[in-house]
Amino acid sequence: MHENGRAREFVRKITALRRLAPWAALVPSGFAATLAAAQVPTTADATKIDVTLSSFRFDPDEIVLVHGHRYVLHFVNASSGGHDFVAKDFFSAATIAPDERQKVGKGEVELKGNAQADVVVTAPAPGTYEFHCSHFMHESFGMKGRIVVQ
Ligand SMILES: [Cu+2]
Repeated sequence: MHENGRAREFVRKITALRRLAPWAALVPSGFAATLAAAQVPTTADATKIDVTLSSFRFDPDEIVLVHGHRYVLHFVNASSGGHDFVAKDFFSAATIAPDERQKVGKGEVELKGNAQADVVVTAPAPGTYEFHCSHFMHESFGMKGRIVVQ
């Protein structure tokens, strides 16, 4: 009698689990929809990339990103003179939140001597995007590089 009751309880649990199964199947698609809606970049799940500007180079001069992933581009001007990070094609193609977009201006981040700046971006379509410093002669002195989106 007691064993029978346990068996009945087990069947009830299995039935309840089966009833839950269609629900479980819905979870991944619902979750994916939530992720798609949250495409505006935030710092929460972003990978930090340090980019150091100095006279007259970028370190690194090749930045490798993965399409659709979020990054905090952390720019550090290690020199006392001003530099900028000009990447018009990259910044226009990347997904950038409106308040972050202000930092980019016309596709460039200006950094006074010893200044720092963070820009949160979602990497655009795969490809190679050139960047350089637009200050007089800096590019010809070596201040150029590329972002490779995979
Ligand atoms: Cu420069």
